[in-house]
Amino acid sequence: RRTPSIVQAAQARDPLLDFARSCVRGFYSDPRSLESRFLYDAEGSALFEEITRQPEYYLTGTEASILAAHSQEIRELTGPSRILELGSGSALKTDHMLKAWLEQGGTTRYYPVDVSAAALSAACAGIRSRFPAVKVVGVQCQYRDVFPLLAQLSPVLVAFLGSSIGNFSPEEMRAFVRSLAAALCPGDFFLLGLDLVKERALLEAAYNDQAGVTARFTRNLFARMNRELGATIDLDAIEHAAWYRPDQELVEVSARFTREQTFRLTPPGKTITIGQGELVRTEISRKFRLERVVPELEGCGFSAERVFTDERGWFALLLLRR
Ligand code: AVJ
Repeated sequence: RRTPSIVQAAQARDPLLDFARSCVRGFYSDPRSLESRFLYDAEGSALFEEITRQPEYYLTGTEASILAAHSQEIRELTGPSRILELGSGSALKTDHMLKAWLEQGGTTRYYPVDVSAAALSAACAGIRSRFPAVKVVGVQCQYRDVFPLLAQLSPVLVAFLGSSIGNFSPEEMRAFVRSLAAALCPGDFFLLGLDLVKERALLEAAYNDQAGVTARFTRNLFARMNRELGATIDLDAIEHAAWYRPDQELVEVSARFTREQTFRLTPPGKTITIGQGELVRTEISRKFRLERVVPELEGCGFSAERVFTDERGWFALLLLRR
């Protein structure tokens, strides 16, 4: 009997209706604000991979350099645990970890978790071809649906890289970290990537790349509504807008409607009008300060074992222990 290579942790009620309802809620909220998890359909996941290759988007390369320098030490500290990666995308950064795990012996089990089936099968296929000795099982679900499975995977290291936790509001982040701590067994690990507060120009360049890939990524959310919800949004009348808010220490990403548009989402059968010049927020990307975030994480059920950063101090990788 073969273990299936991709399993679904929780059957989403109705994924289409989930998307449709979330869009309606988001368009009617004040300020208008859509849930960023819907950015990652097959197209959006591919576009995000392209973002990570843009010269201005320093996050991925910087985090990879930290992983390259410290994966051996991380493996020494965690022992031969299983690795479960939340929001794995194409999982290229994980290569450094898998290399360290294999070098220090034993079979390595790797569980990438992603909402996008396409991104997940690409990640699984890539890992299998680069690391034939690693046992890979992809889990297709939202992050929270994997929590009930974690106790069975102990000893486990949960990796949440790329500063994806920055998409959460402070309250959402605390709730997420607390439930993760509650789901893990004592002695399990959480490896968390965090983008740090830095000069505004660097941050704004990273979210406004010259090649316009981030703009395509933002517009894809509306293209997805056209594809899946029968909307008729004119994508040429939507501009990507991203700026840093130093007061809240986050990058806010929005779509600006350059003319008034009325469109219908079916399901759920609702008509929406967005006025000329109006903004619809698609993401926040919070930036962190170690002196604040480490105590906060420690207040949510973890102890910080190690903090790794790059020489420019742009990005941090935290090894936390439950
Ligand atoms: C995948 C959430 C980490 O916030 O930097 C990149 C998403 N959006 N460019 C980020 C993103 C626009 C990214 N995360």
